[in-house]
Amino acid sequence: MSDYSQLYDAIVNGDHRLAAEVTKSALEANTDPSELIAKYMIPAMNEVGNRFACNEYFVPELLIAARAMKASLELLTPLLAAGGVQRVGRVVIGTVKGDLHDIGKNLVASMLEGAGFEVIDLGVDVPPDKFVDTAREKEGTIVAMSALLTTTMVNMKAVVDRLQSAGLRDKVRVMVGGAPLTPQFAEQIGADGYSENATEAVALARRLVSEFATTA
Ligand code: B1M
Repeated sequence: MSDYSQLYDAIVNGDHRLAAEVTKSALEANTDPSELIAKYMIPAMNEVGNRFACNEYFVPELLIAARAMKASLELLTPLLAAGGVQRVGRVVIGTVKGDLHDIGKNLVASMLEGAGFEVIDLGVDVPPDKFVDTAREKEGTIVAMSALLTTTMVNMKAVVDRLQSAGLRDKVRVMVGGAPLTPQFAEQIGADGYSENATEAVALARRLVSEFATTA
C-alpha cells in the first residue's frame, strides 16, 4: 500500500477536508478500506486520545478530530457494508446510556453489515429498555453494546438484567466491546462474548449465530 500518512495527520489535526481528499485518492488507487482504517485512522484517534489525556488537546480538538475521522469513514463504510451476501443473522447495536462515542460502534456495525448481518443501529446514549424492546421483536437476535467510558460501561449490566427479567435472556445473545472493556468484565456482567475490534466482532457474531443454530 502507498503511504497515506497524510490521512493520519489530517485526523490528528482535525482537517476534515484533507481527510476526505486523501481517502478519495486512496480509494481511486484501489486501497483496501480496512487497511486505511487500521494503519492510519485508528492510530490517529489513539494519538488524539493521548494528547487529550496529557492536556495537550481538549474537547473541541476531540470534536474536530472526530469530524475528520467521520468524513473519511463516510467514504469507506459503504464499501465495508457492501457485502451483498445473504442475511446470516440480526444484530441490534448501540452505544450504551450516557455515552456519546459512536465512531467505533459505527465501524463494528458496518463490518457486520458487510458480513451479511441485518443491523439495527439504535445510535448513542441508548436506554436499556430500547435494546430490550428491539431485541424482543425477533428471536435469535444478537444485542451488541459499545461503551468508551469507564463510567458508562457499567450500564451494560442493566441491559443484561432487563433481558433476564423480560424472559428473553435465552432467546438472544449479548456481545460487548469498547476500549475500556475486558473479557473478564464481559463475563462478570453475564454477556456471551467480548471482542476487541470490529474484525473480531464479526467473528464473534458468527459464532453466536451458530450457537442459535445448534440450540434451536
Ligand atoms: Co471521548 N474519551 N470523551 N470524546 N474520546 C475517550 C474515550 C478517552 C479515553 C480520552 C482520554 O482520556 N484519553 C476518555 C475516556 C476515559 C475513560 O473513561 N477511561 C474520554 C472522555 C473522558 C470523554 C469526555 C468525558 C470528555 C469531557 O467531556 N470532559 C466526553 C464524554 C461524552 C459522553 O460520551 N458522555 C467525551 C467526548 C468525546 C467527543 C464527543 C468529543 C468525541 C466522540 C465523537 C464521536 O464518537 N462521535 C470523543 C473522542 C473522539 C474520543 C477519543 C479521542 C477517540 C474515540 C474514537 O473514536 N476512537 C477517545 C480516546 C481513544 O479512544 N484513544 C476518547 C476510534 C474508534 C475507531 O475506536 O471507539 O475504541 P473505538 O472502537 C474500537 C474498539 O474499541 C472496538 O472496535 C472499534 C474498532 O476497532 N469496539 C467494539 C468499540 N465498540 C465495540 C463494540 C463491539 C465490539 C468492539 O461489540 C458490540
